[in-house]
Amino acid sequence: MRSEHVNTTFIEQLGSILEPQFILTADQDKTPYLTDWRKRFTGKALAVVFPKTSDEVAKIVRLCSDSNISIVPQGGHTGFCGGATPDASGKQIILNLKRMNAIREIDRANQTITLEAGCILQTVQEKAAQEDFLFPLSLGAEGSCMIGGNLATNAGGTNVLRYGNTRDLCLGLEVVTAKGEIWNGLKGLRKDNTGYDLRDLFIGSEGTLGIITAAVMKLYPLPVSQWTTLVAVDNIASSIALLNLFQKRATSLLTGFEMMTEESLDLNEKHFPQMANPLKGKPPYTVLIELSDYESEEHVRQLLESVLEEAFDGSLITDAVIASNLTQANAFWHMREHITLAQAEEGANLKHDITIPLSSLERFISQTDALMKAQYPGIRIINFGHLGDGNLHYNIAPPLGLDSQEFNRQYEKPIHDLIYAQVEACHGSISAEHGVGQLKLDGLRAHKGSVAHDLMKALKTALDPQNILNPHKVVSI
Ligand code: FAD
Ligand code: 2HG
Ligand code: ZN
Repeated sequence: MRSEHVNTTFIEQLGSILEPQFILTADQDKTPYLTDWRKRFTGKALAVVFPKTSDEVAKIVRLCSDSNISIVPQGGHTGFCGGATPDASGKQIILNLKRMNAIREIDRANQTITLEAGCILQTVQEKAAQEDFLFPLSLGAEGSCMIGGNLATNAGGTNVLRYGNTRDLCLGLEVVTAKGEIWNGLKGLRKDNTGYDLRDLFIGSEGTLGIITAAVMKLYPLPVSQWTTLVAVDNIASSIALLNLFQKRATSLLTGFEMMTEESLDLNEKHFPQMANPLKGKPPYTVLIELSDYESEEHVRQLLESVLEEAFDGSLITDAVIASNLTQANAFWHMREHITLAQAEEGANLKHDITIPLSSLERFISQTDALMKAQYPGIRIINFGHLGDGNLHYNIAPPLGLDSQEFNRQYEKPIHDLIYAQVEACHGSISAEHGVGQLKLDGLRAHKGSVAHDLMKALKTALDPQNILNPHKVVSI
């Protein structure tokens, strides 16, 4: 049978599951779904489909299985590793979950929210706040990323220090399997040792093992007050000593500890002059610290001031500005979150989303900075990140004046190799929070080692023997 005929039949059969307006086949309609946020990957798709219910998702998966057509699950398409972008064959379909955006239940006593995969993260935060709860997952893409995408990538963000990654916030999942069955694991239990943890298997699997359709997520009491401060630090060793001081003195009140180098903030200011660093001069490191309290405003303010005083006395910091109101606190956070956008404005860049044990971070930065500067004179190291988690965004922009696309074509591999070798030497990870997708597919085998990589392949083969769920992402079988 000719493939055109197979495709026509397949699209007709899709029409028996979804109404025509939820099946896009025209090129101009599909285009917005085919390129990732960073514009690194563009694919083709037979169709983009928008199911509304888990039952419809299951039917589509069964049809795809019968027709041997593979599926790329897609949420907000804000991922950094090309996981939600189809390949170039034009034979895959994109299954976009944005219509599955119902909040099914808020259980006040259990402090949980049950919601569908297509809920936008910011909407979930707002809904929780209306009910006087905190949903702590927070990241720069929160206005467009979706909870299913957050779960599928096990997203991190700026609150991990206190509340953990998306995995730590999830109690239960509903998943459509590669066979097109619906697994209902939507129990809001904090203890459940009944054999293998299927929930944890699907979280972080980037759409390669199942399609997440709903989840039960934890809620927390809404903090009564938050204090945000920016401090100037001379070096990374002092930044870590400062973190340890806050961990000791503020314990669980410490909810954010983010680091930005001078070069990152210079780039930010170049593209967003209104976001200039309010600290005096240009400190080598600017650290954003947030404390959240469940008692009085006064209590946390006093605590913050006394820890900062101790940090000044111990020469850990050279300057500090405490946000005097919510607007200023938001401006500090915007400054931190806009570095990614400033990098995008500047041109293509090479991202390295890495974690290093805090005890090796100073060695990593001094050695890698030196090697990079020696081998690539004029290189711009845009290093910032979630220091409290040991997670650096050690991004590389080409020397000023060079074409970034051309630079990346020439130097992407040797730069990745150099930086990842340093990461390995420090027993770190080549993907802290952004995942693997298609971007890091090749690097994963070397990084995980053959035993772990083979176990991952065995799991993929067992759960998706036909290889129809997001093939050639994370692991290839
Ligand atoms: P998508 O990009 O649509 O998909 C990501 C992966 O998940 C793909 O492999 C896709 O196939 C799969 N997938 C999506 N939905 C489902 C589903 N329902 N079932 C199964 N598989 C699915 N990430 C962080 O971790 N921390 C940050 O601080 C952070 N900041 C960011 C800031 C900006 C400005 C941007 C643009 C991105 C940032 N990200 C960050 C990356 C990104 O937002 C996260 O990876 C996010 O979790 C992706 O969600 P999404 O809905 O956009 O998923
Ligand atoms: C952040 O922490 C995001 O702001 C984006 O994870 C990091 O741009 C990046 O590399
Ligand atoms: Zn990040």
